[in-house]
Amino acid sequence: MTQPWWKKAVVYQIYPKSFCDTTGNGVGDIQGIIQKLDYLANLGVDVVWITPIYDSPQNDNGYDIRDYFHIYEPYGTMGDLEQLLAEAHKRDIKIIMDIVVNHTSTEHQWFIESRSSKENEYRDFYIWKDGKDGEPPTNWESKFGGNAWQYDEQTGQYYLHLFDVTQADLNWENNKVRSAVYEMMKYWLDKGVDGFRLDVINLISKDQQFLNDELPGDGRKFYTDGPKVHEYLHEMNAEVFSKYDMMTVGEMSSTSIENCIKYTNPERKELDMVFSFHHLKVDYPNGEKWTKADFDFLKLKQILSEWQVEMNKGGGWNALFWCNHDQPRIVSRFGNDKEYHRESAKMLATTMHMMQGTPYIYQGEEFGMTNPNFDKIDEYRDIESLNMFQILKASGKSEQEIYDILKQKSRDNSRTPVQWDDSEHAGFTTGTPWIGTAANYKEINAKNALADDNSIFYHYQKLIQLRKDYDIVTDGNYQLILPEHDAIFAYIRENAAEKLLVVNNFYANDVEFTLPAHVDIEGYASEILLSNYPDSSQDLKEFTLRPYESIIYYLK
Ligand code: TEU
Repeated sequence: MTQPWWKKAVVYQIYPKSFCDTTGNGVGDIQGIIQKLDYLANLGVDVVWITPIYDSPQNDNGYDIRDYFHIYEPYGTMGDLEQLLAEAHKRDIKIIMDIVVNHTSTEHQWFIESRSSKENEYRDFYIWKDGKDGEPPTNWESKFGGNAWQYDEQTGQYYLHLFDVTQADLNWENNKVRSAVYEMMKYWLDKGVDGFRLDVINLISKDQQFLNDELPGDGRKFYTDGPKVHEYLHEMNAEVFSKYDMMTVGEMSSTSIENCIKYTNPERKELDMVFSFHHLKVDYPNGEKWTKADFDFLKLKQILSEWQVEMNKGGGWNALFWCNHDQPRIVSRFGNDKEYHRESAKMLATTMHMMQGTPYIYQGEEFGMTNPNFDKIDEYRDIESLNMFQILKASGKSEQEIYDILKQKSRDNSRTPVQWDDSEHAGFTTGTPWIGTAANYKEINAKNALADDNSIFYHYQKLIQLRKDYDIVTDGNYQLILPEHDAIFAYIRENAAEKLLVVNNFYANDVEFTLPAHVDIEGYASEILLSNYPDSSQDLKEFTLRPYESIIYYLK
């Protein structure tokens, strides 16, 4: 069987609101994406994933959809979208859309109908329950803080919202909901889009007993990888995906390897690949996101490696990523955005891109965009950050403590405008940007990166090319070496005739590397495929790694 195309693809994620504004209204737009297609082709990516561009009140920047069949006006028109598809395809770039079907906006027509009366034909499109003794139906907590049920006066019942109160959860038990979703998906595929990223798709099936969680303020076990989720995804595949040449990537909240193998093993006909987040919780001490904390390096290696090995064993497929629109910037997070900006950004890129799976690059990551360090609440825009500010304040934290946390953890860290050049607002807009620009845009920007042969941008370009040129990047087995080393993240990729040795120093000190004796390199010739220093050691058995040094050796 030939390999599906997406196994060798690299995906670039666009958050349109912050990408490129061509109208001067302060938010990015579809024409802005079209304008940058040559830039993306130069980087070498195969696929562009665009986060939701549908009509929406924007309480959660488009993850609250009002109408699946219309484009959010400030982004442009359906004509613009069709032009984007045509222009992208001309350059051999595929476009995947973000599909949000765990919930809709409460301004969606379905919800307006559903809320209007218990008898309305759309009532069962959402999850309505009676309260218990004046309390919500269960103690489940919303991911954005507070109880996950909202009382609605009109009919005296509560509706479920796992996210914001304006994002009501759809009732997937209702086959009319499922059919409506499948029709909507076909509409976009028939238009020519090449696939979907499916938002929190492992949350769609809720345990129908609606019990309280003994862990107060949780509830995740009642809907995460829920009772019918595999059945629904299999049905979706049969009804929709199997009929098109397309790719699907599921975003999986708090999932398990076991379930992700099921989601992505091709024999089960569900999805092509998954995003899981465990490796990005290594700076959440005891699972708590809203703290300021260092990351646990050994845990990071252990988690990434476990997913590499186990998904491969089970015939599953990983989406590989450090960054997205919900995560802080990686160079500020696990790298060093001050003294070793360039070295550490390249090192992180190499660490991720030489793993097995399909890599995703989030806008601006390719030239090392950083967290903006906002320290006034009116600089923040994200609904989660604004909610948490209030919650943390009510818990007794000082404003300074809260800013220290938000500067590290807020989703707005990745949502500042893409820094295209050193002109005002980083060349993102001629108007007033909807969210402020990071102050370092005069140095860190795409224009500077393109003008410098040694930039982070060209490092990403080379990594993308290596994936095309060396099959071992796609098909080689993965093995972590030096698992207990507290500074080096090194691993081997291996197939019948070749090996890759990838060695990364995650810290700002020199450190000695010694190849473990069990790694058999007898009879192999070695060469360096890529490094972030001009003169890395040719001898791969024993050498000193400099700050954030990162080397890919190829052995044959
Ligand atoms: O995110 C789902 C999700 O669970 C998170 O990554 C979330 O941002 C985090 O738990 C908050 O701490 C997806 C989208 O990527 C996100 O932007 C949306 O807000 C969310 O779904 C709701 O649609």
